Amino acid sequence: MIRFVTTNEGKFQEVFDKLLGHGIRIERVDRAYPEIQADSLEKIVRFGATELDDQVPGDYLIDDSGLFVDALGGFPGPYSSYAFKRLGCAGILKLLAGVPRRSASFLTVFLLRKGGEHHTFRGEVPGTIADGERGKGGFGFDPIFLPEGETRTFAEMSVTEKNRHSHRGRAADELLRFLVRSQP
Ligand code: ITT
Repeated sequence: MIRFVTTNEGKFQEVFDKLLGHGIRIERVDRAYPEIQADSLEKIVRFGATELDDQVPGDYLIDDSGLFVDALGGFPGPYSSYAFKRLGCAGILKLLAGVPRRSASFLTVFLLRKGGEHHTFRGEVPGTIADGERGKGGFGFDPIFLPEGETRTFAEMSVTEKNRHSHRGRAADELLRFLVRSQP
C-alpha cells in the first residue's frame, strides 16, 4: 500500500482514479509537510521527504505542482500554493489583462519512497491561460487553464478526462511504468 501524503483532496482523487484503473490502490494521509521556497519543484519534494522519512511508515508518495505562466517569467511556478491563496484565478487573470501572450504550462513532480529509496517522476502539459474562468470541476487554477489542443479548461473536464491530458496524469503514467517494472 502506498500512502499519498497531501492536504489536497483534488490531487488525491486524480491519482487514485488513475492508479485504480491499473489495479493499484493508494491511501490518503491528510497532513502538511514543510515546503521550502525553492526555484524547482524537485528541490521542494526532496526537502519534504527529509521530514517525512521519519514520520510516515512504509511506502509513500508526495506531489508538488505548479502553474508556470510564460508572460510572467514562469510565475507563480514553485510559489503556486501561495499565489493561489493570495491571488486566486482572478488575480492571475488580472496580471494578464491585455497581455496577448497567454502560453503557460503545468508541471507535477512526484517523489515516491519505495523500499527506503527515493524516486522522482515528472509530468508536464503545455497550454494557455483562458480569458476568463470556466467550469466547476477540478481545483486550484483549473478554471483558467486550457491544455494544448483542447477547447475546454481542466475545470470543464471529469477527473478521468483531466488525467488523460494533465501534468499529474503524465507523472502518474511515469510512476505506473516504474511500479510495473519493479514488481517482483
Ligand atoms: P500538498 O499538501 O500536496 O502540498 P497543495 O495544494 O499545497 O497540497 P502544492 O504545494 O503542489 O499543493 O500547490 C500547488 C498549488 O497549485 C495548489 O494549491 C493549486 O492551487 C495549484 N495546482 C496544483 N496542481 C493543480 C492542478 O492540477 N490544477 C489546478 N491547480 C493546481
